[in-house]
Amino acid sequence: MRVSRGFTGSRRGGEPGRLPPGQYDVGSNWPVLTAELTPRVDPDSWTLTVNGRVADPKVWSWQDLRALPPSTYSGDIHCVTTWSKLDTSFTGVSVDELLAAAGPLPEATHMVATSTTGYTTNLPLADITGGKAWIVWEHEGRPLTVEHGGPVRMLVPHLYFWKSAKWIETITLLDHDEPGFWEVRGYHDRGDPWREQRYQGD
Ligand SMILES: Nc1nc2c(c(=O)[nH]1)N[C@H]1C(S)=C(S)[C@@H](COP(=O)(O)O)O[C@H]1N2
Ligand SMILES: [Mo]
Repeated sequence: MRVSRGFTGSRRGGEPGRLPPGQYDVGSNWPVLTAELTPRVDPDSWTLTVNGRVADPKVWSWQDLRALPPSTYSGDIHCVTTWSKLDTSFTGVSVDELLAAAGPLPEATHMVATSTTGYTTNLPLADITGGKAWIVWEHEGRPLTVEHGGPVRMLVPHLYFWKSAKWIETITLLDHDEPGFWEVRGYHDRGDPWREQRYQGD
């Protein structure tokens, strides 16, 4: 059943089942969460590397990346600090596209994303393949601002947003799991918001 739009209350937040447990709708706001100092990243010297357990390690320049087939995600994002942003959109390139070029080796099971700042986060390959993860440079049709990870960040919207590394620089494929910045500080290894996997043991 559709709930009619009234003068009060949030239509989107009011949709039953739309928000994962324990989350609230920030509406048009977009909070900034940065653990380190916000870096300055020059797109002309920035590169994206896919290395580790791949047949053919690859490096893309900003221009190279923009020449790949673009892909847009339209949907929601969920931060472990309990805010969710609904019906937002990001444009970039699917991680599938990058992995197809680098050729994951059979033993590759996980990855670590590393930012220019040294921030890291780990993901199983199953969570970044099959149209579930992107490298993005646009939010709602505008260039990603530096505080939100511009020029280029990772986007893994089906998991808590700490998995979406800002200022991403390297994707390293591994034959084992290797906890990242927040994961070694007690946050859940996978971080599925629908299962409320906030902390280790959840
Ligand atoms: N490099 C880097 N990436 C990061 C973070 C960070 O502190 N540094 N914070 C993570 C967390 S906890 C969240 S919720 C989102 C926040 O992205 P935003 O600031 O664009 O909302 O980025 C994630 N990626
Ligand atoms: Mo977060």
